[in-house]
Amino acid sequence: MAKKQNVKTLAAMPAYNEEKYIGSLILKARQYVDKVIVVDDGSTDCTAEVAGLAGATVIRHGENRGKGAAVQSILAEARKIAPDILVLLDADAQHSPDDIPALIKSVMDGHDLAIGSREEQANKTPYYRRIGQKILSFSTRAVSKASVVDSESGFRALSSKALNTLDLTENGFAIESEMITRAADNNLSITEVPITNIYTKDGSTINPFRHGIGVLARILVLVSERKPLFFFGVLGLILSVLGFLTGLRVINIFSATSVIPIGTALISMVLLTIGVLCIFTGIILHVLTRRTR
Ligand SMILES: Nc1nc2c(ncn2[C@@H]2O[C@H](COP(=O)(O)OP(=O)(O)OP(=O)(O)O)[C@@H](O)[C@H]2O)c(=O)[nH]1
Ligand SMILES: [Mg+2]
Repeated sequence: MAKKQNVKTLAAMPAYNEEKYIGSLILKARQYVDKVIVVDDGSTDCTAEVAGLAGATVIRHGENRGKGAAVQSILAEARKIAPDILVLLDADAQHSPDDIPALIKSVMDGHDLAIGSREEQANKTPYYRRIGQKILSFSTRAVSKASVVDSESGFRALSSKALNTLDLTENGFAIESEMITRAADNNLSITEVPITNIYTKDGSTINPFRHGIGVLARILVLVSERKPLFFFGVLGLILSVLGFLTGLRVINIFSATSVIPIGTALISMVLLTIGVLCIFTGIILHVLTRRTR
């Protein structure tokens, strides 16, 4: 890997209404890479114009399609450019371009996916976000078997092997977790590199709670696809136990009053039925996925 002098390095930013910061971010990034591209994800402000003026190659989405869709467009464009290293960073000034060399070095040292981790400066992250990030990182570790601490960080460097291997489908923010999961699936070398953690008052474009729930839901879908026995098994077990406990209550009420509480009895039967169905679904999907693997 000693081909340092002709390394082709590419930095790329997914951007949605980031006219305020994108210009300076591009100028700073250009100090460390050969080329900068920006995917403008249907911004309604002057993000694309400013990015072009700052020297980036701009690809525009006709409408807003989501961060994941913007990252997928970046990967597609990057495959055409075929850099040795691709650096992804957000365009809302939460990532410092001065951390780019450290991420590039990590890929030069042989890793395929170097994730910029904010863990060392986690105290700068608003606490409610930290909780969300912790939950999402835990879920990503559970589904991917990759021991990443900060799975939601969008500041990453990819080797050309990773760039040409990763086939991603998420259009939303779950793309961060999906990328780690797919990288682990393909036995790519994943590592984390400490980065500067920047939280500006106006950095966030969507409600963090909605953001977190949306990503968690997508990760659960990933779990259900990859570990159906675990996902449906646990869900089925919980529902069956609840159904059983409700059934005990029906028996208690009946033995005390000789009257069957119809409503509670119905709930018990529904819970038990769905519970057992879930468990069977998990077993069947497990067998099927085993066969296809
Ligand atoms: N929110 C949002 N960001 C998008 C979209 N498409 C591209 N992006 C870009 O994706 C990057 C990350 O988006 P953010 O909203 O900052 O998400 P985040 O950093 O995970 O969450 P915050 O902590 O709220 O900033 C930014 O550069 C956005 O401009 C989109 O549809 N919605
Ligand atoms: Mg952000």
